[in-house]
Amino acid sequence: MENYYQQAIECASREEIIALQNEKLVKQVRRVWEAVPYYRKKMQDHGVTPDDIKSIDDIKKLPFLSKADLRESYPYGLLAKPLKECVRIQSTSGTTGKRVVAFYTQHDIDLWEECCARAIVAAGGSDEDVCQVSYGYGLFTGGPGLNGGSHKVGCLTVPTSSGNTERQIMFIMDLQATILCCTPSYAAYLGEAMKEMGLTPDQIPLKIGIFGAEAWSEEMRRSIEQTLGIKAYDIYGLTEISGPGVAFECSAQQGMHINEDHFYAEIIDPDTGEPLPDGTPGELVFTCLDKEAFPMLRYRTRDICVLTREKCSCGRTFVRMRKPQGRTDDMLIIRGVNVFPSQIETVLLNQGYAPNYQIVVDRVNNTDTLDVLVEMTPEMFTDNLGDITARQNRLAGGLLSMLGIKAKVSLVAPKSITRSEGKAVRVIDKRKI
Ligand code: DLL
Repeated sequence: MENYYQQAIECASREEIIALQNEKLVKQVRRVWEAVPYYRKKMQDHGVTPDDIKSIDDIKKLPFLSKADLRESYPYGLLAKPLKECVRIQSTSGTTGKRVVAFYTQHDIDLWEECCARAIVAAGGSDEDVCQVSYGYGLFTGGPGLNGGSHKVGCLTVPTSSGNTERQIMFIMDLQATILCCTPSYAAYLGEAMKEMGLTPDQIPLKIGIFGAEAWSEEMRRSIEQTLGIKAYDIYGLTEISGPGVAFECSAQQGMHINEDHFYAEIIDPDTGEPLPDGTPGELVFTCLDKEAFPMLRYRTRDICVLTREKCSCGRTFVRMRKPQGRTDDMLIIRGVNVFPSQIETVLLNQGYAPNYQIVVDRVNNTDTLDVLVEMTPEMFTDNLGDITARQNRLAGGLLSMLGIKAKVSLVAPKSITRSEGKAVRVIDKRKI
């Protein structure tokens, strides 16, 4: 079995990584210029040609690519390989406009699955493990990506896909699954369902969780770890860049290592497009250094996060990204104040609630309103109005100090908020309806 702790590259010196990136970028830009008229025109309009790109530092000369470009060139306009060399598409469920369709050659699939294999191994997985993949399979990249990674590592792979919670639990228990891959909100739901069945953390065979595809707080991590009796690892990625495994957490859990030999990361000011130094929050931008069919150059992810190149205690040298706080398009502006759903989640979980909540934003008499509906846990459930009011006031106080604006909190009965099997929908913004 091949070893997917690829130490020679994952722990390479900065000089070695830069040398590799220099070489790959120069080749990639020339190839894309030659193969994709859309890109060539974009570069020409920006006054740059492949001759201007001599090293990774020259990346700043390239124009950005955004979701609007993908929409405009849908479906085949950014394809950089003949169709007959492409073997797969994956697609995202974008909320507006056309779906994004990403293409893969066999080389691209291998590279992607290798990145997922690195993530599983970094989380402590090996060929001794039984790995249940409860991300959705199909057009979504979660299931296929982790499925491929799990095969490469040599785990016994259980491709349950998402949904059918009873069957999920049956397989976890009967097959003694040790790794669970799914969204954090689905992991929380599975944990809740197992608890209701009377299963205690020491009876649950799982050891490792590999959770991503949506923003989740540290408090949520601790809550899932406690109910399932596991160590939970974060994994990040997006369809446009390949899927899960663009970045992954190691045992140090101090941010996610970006697979820098394949994906070059930058942070920019989302308003001006200016590159920002390490340590400063901004929009994450990726360049695919060696993908063949759908190689994004300077793709704006809209994810807000921070990069660090400080030494990691695990020994890996790949740059790390902090947990994305949210997306520029997730950020709510309420009475002029920027609010990320993850900040609200932090307050709720710190006060002992489960991650079952909904955020409703509206505009009444020209003023934005923020309503937070939170489920009481079965333990705290009561019909004593005094108790409920006291709890609501405490939560509203916590939200005011976190966000700087007032929110109306309503505690609701256990099980009254719909559970999610994939990416949770937490926000209803009625101002946009
Ligand atoms: O969600 C790929 C994926 C699957 C990642 C499974 C991890 C695990 P998309 O559907 O294209 O791809 O959505 C990509 O999801 O731009 C982020 O906003 C968000 N996202 C992904 N991982 C994380 C994470 C997959 N760990 C979009 N933390 C990205 C926060 C995440 N947000």
